[in-house]
Amino acid sequence: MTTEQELQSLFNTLDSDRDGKVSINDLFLSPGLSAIISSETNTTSPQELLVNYDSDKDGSITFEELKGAVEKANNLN
Ligand SMILES: [Ca+2]
Ligand SMILES: [Ca+2]
Repeated sequence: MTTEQELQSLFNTLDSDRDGKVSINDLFLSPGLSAIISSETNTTSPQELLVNYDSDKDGSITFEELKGAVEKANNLN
C-alpha cells in the first residue's frame, strides 16, 4: 500500500530528467524502485507495467497512468 504523496515522491525520483514521464529505461536503471512499483501495481516487470498501463502508448508512464495502475491494484491509500 502507498499514499498518493509517497507515490508522487517515488515517481519524482524515477523521473530524473523531470519531464513528467518515467520511461522503461528509467525503471530498469532503478531496480529497487522498480520493484516497489511492480509490487504496488501487481505487475511482475516494467514491460508488464507498460503493456497494461501505458494508456497513450508513448512508451513511458506519467504520474496519472501510474496512479491509475496502483488504484486498480487497490494499493492506493
Ligand atoms: Ca523522465
Ligand atoms: Ca504513457
